[in-house]
Amino acid sequence: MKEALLHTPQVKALIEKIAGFDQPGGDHRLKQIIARIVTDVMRTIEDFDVTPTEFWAAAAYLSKVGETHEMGLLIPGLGIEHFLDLRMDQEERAAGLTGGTPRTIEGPLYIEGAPLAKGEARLDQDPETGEVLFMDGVVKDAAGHPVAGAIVDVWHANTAGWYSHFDPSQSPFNLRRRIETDAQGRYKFRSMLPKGYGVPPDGPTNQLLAAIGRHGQRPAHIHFFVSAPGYRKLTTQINIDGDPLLHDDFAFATRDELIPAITHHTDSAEILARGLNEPFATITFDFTMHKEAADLPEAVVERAHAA
Ligand code: MBD
Ligand code: FE
Repeated sequence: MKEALLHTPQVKALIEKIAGFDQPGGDHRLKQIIARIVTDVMRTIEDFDVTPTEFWAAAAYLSKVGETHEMGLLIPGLGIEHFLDLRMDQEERAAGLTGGTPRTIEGPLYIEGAPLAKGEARLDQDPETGEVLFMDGVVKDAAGHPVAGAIVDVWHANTAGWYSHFDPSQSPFNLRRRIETDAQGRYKFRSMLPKGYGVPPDGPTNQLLAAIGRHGQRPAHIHFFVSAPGYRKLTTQINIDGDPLLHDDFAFATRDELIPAITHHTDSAEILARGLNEPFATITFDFTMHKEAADLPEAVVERAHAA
């Protein structure tokens, strides 16, 4: 067993300098964080006897994650985005906030500025073959009262598992809408049932996941931001029940409260009444929001988005 270099006075002094502790300027908390990260990297190198060749492969890997814009995939894949959710949940519990629709990760595929509709919308613009979905529900407060004028910002993948904007074959804002709830707090939309998403098979996220024996697939899901003046912004998703990967999500976003019942309608009279000629699905899901109040942890996560 080699001597633990990390604990020598020489390396301790080195880390102090690396993190800028011997300099008067700069941010103290950032210095502490940098010292921790550098120490943890060094500890990993030491504990696992990481060779310089291996280390440079890791550095090239991270450059590749940046070049391919996959940071937003690697972070949920490593469970860090879910961990940030668990931390926000914990802070809210400590502040006495319980109940309500659980949050779950935003993911990397939101686009700002989707068309705004009042009460109801049709999300699918591009022709697709698959199962039509009608989804509806009420945005409520914690007492169960409807929240009129809330914005339900919804986005999801198409029937092949791809998201508009990131998939150039789709028209802009396909399967993305903002829906303002009506006077009874209701929203509803028509769309197509999405398929689960898979990370690019040849990208660096999948490269790492495969190397540790994992996959990069998500079960079918629909994303939501729900916001209203005076209420805490909710970032969440629902899962499409019955997906075989429901509890095997590479991004760890599934929560039991976010798996609403789905009804598949095959009755020909019902199909006809909807103006369709194929079976369709319905989901009803209510969102329960918390009122904003002083002393509550920040609910809004600032994050760069494509516009
Ligand atoms: C997605 O659709 C998603 O929601 C997440 C978290 C990661 C990759 C693709
Ligand atoms: Fe998604």
